[in-house]
Amino acid sequence: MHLQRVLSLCVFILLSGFENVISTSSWLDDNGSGRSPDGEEDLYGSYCQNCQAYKSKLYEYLRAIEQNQKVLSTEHYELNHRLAMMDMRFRDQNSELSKTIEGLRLSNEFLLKILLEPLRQLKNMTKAIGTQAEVELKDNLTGTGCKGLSSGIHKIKVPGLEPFNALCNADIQGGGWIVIHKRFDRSESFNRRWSDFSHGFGQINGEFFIGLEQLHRITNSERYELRLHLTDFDGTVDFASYNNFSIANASNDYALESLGDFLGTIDNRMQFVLNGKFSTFDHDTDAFDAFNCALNYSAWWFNKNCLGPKLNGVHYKRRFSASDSMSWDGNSALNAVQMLIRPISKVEK
Ligand SMILES: [Ca+2]
Repeated sequence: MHLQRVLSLCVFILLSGFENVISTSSWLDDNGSGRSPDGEEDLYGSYCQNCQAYKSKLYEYLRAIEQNQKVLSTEHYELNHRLAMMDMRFRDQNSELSKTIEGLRLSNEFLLKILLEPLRQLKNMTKAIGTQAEVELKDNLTGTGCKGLSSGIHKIKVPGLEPFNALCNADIQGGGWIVIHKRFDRSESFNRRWSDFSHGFGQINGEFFIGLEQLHRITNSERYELRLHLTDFDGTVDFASYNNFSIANASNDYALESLGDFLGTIDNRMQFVLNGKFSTFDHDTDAFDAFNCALNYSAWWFNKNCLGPKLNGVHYKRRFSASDSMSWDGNSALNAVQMLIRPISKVEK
């Protein structure tokens, strides 16, 4: 802005000078020589008169320049002052801004602590819940069997036994059942030796028998309920249940030492084999000296006669009457059977 003023002034001076030169040229001839229009006057005298006029004009210009310099100096001072003030205000504002930023930083740290503390507590609670769940899982493995578990294969624990995989059934009468024997698709042979029935066989996700030794251990750990689930070819389902089922040890040929009270939709056929020993075609333990019930009617518990269910008999594909069939009454073939047990003290009321 100052530079613009100076330039304007200079232009003004030049133009003014040029104007005077033009006016002065009134006494110059066409060739530029110092002769007045009448050609006789003293050129020097005329020049000095114009010189005075120039001098006055120059002084006038100088005063104008000085005046403008003063104005410019004043403006320059004021501008510097304003700049200094602005700089001061800028520094003050910068300082305030720094304080504000620092305050925000501290606030953020404080808020983070406030927010992080509940998160830390939540994490500890989650860890504690996880530990509790683990404890509960261990508790589950200390003796509740299939109680509270869904239908399917689970690793369970019963008192006195190592944890083992079991097929649980949660769909029949309150659930909590351990399936110990299952036949439904004829994929497994149940015409087996003593050792097979002792240790168990088949696939837990298919047809299988849990094994007499395991059955003895489970049913002697506490009081167990037995349920026999019988399906006919027309889809009819019958059941027989006993409220105190237990199996003797190997030294007693896994005898059926207890059944308890009967309840069911069919005849109480297991009563005929109570106290009978388990017998297979290669291990005749029945009390029928002249006969091997298992050889003719499949492995089962037997007494002095061969009466009783034949749930390890031949698994016919249609309704059929045969003494060797998989049957409850010893004659009428069944389409599917299941034997299930659960601790009777654990039954939900
Ligand atoms: Ca015999």
